[in-house]
Amino acid sequence: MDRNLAMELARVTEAAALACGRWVGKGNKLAADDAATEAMRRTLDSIDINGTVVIGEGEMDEAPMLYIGEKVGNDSAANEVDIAVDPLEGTNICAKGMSGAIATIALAPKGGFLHAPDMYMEKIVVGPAGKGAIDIDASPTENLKRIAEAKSCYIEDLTVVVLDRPRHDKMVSELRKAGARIHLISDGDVSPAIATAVEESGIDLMMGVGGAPEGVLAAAALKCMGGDMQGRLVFMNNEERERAKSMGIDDFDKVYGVDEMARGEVVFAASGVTSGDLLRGVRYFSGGAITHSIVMRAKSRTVRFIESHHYFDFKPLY
Ligand code: VTB
Repeated sequence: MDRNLAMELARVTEAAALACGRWVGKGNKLAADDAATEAMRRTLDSIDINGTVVIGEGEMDEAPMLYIGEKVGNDSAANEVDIAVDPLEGTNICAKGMSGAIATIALAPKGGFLHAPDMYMEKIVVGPAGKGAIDIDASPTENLKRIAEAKSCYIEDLTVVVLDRPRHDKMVSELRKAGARIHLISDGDVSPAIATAVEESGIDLMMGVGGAPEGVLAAAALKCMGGDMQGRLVFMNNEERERAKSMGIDDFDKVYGVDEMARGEVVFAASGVTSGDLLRGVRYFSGGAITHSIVMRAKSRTVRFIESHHYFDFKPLY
C-alpha cells in the first residue's frame, strides 16, 4: 500500500475538522456532523484509492453519504481497500464546545476491518507498555495490578479514561477503591483510546462500554502504535443479534483482539476538532486556520503529529 496514503488521509480529516470546526459550541450537532461528512466525502474523491466504506455514517437508507458500502476514491484500478470513518467523533462535544471531538478515518486492505454493527462494545485499551497485560474477563482491579506491574509503577500512578455513564458506576467505584486516577469523559472514546499509546498524554488505560464502530477505529489506531485492546460486543436485544449475524458475526461472546478488529497494513489519521487528550482543536485566524493531526501506519509504526497552517484564499471552500 502506498506509504503516502497516510499523508493523504490527513488531508481528509483536516478538511472534515476545518468544516465542522465552524460549528463548535453552536448547539447544532447535526449541522456539525453534516459539515464534517460532506467535507470528508468531497476530499476522499481526490485520493487515489479504490475504497469501500465498511464503517461509516449508517446504512445506505440512513445516511446521504459515507454510508456502509459506498465506493470512495478516484482510482478504481487501484487495489481495493476498506474504509472506516467517523467524520465527527463526538458530535455532542462539538455542539457544546467541550473537549475531545475529532475527525477520523482508517484504511485497511479489503476485509481488514471487523464489520462492527452500530451497537455497544465492551472495551479495554492500553498503550504498548501494557501490551499483553490486559484481560477483558479480569476485574478492573486485576487489570490495574497487571498494567501497573507492566509499567513498573503504582496503581495510584495510573490514569484511566471512562465514559461518564450510569452503566460504569460500579466499575468506577472499583477503580477508585483500587487507587487509580480517573478521567471521566462525556463523549468521544476514540481519542482517549489512542492517547493510551502516547506517553506524554498522561492517559494509561481506557475501559468501559462504548460504540462498536468507534472500537474498530480505536483498534486501527492502536494497531499502528503497537498498543493493545480487547473488545466484546454487547447485545441489547435480539434485533442486534440478528443484525450482527447478517454481518457475518456468529460468536456473540467472542473477545476481539486488535489484530482481529484491524488486520494488515492499516493506515490511520485523525484531526482535532476541539482540544482533547490527544490533539489540539481547530484554531481560526484572519484568513485561515491551524489544524493538529495524528497520522500513522501499522507497517512502519511511524506516528506523525502534523500541525498544518491553512490559508483560505488558497482554499476557497473554507
Ligand atoms: C459511545 C462512544 C462514542 O457516543 O458510542 C457514545 O463510543 C454513545 O454512548 O465515542 P451512549 O449511547 O451511552 O450515549 C460517543 O461518545 C460519541 O459518538
